[in-house]
Amino acid sequence: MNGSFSFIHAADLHLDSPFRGFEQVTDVEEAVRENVLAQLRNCTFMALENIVEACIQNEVDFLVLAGDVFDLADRSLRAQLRFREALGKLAERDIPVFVAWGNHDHDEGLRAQLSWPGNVHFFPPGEVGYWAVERRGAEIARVYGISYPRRDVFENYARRICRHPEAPFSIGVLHCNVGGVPEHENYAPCQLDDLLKSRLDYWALGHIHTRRILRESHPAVVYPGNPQGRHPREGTEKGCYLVRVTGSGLAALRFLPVDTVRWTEVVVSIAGLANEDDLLSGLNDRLKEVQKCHPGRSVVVRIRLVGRGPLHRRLQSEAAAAEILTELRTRFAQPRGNFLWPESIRCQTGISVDKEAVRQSRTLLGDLLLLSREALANEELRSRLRQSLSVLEERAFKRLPPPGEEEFAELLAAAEDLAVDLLWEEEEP
Ligand SMILES: [Mn+2]
Repeated sequence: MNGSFSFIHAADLHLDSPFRGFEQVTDVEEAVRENVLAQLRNCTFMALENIVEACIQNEVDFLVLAGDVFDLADRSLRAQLRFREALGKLAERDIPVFVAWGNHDHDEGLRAQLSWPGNVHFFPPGEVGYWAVERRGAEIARVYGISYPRRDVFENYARRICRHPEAPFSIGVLHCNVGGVPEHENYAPCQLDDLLKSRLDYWALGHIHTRRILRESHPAVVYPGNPQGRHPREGTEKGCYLVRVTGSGLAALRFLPVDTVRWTEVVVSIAGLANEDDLLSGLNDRLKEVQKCHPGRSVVVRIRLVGRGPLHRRLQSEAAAAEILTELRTRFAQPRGNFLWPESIRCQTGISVDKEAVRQSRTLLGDLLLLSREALANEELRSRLRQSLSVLEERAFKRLPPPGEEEFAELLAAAEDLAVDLLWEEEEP
């Protein structure tokens, strides 16, 4: 269409993110371990390559990267070379790339002196820079942006970016926290309102790793999230946005997943399971389901066992849980190709006991459970318990606020479970 164009918006590549804890794995064949490790070490680079591939396949006019390209401000040489190599493929096709640095790859970091292909443009640290994107001599878009001169940027950078009156479709590339999202550092803080006042058409944001579209248009305000998850809290599919701009200036967004390794947690209850055979076959089925949910990708799985049942006692031994993990790794992880890697097993199980029946029994444990129940309703008893907690707060948890009502009830329930686990055997007639 006449005057229409497209670009890809990605952010937070975190190239060369380390994946700690996998080096110590000794319970599988060397080749299996190497396959898992190699794919993990490579996955942030694979996401970059997939983004570049998507640029070529979709014949976009340019690519914008909104900060945290590198995981470390002191970037590894390997990361810089692979980044340059990937962008070189876009240079061959005359696809410009516009890069803003964020808090992870701010300008104070150490780096190799490399020469970059002519299509790669870095926004200046601490000041607004802009480039015109031209097609056949006519400007089709103007791309504004600003890089982090240091890690801790607390200035509202969004207010500094403003469209020139004569500019065509205008894009702002910025690493920032809109609206003070608490899970991320409040760098370059701003409000949605600041972004609306800029008169831009599209805000290509970075910093928040969960993708979210804060506004669909006029201007579109978009966080693509990081294109490759790096731990279970970054577990959903990850990617970048393909943005199509028509002659009338409206942007249509399409999400492109580019991740190669996914993270997930599987929760299995041991209630009703009689033995290890039952547990293994239950876990086996669940992990097969996980594989089906992520076709063509590798998956790292954290397993959490919950519920009360006869298996609880044996699972208390670290060796028993480790053996189950090893068995699952042997079944699922492969020496080549996509893998499913059972990363860990956490046991949050309890012995099978009817707590209410025990509470009514005239035993030490029964009395203790009755007291705990009473503490929920009895103001005086509760404040005495809180007082004994405050000793802990002073010593170990100095920085933690005292628990709220809900948290206090949870603590009581957890204490009940612990008491049952510790005292039940002694109480058995
Ligand atoms: Mn980031």
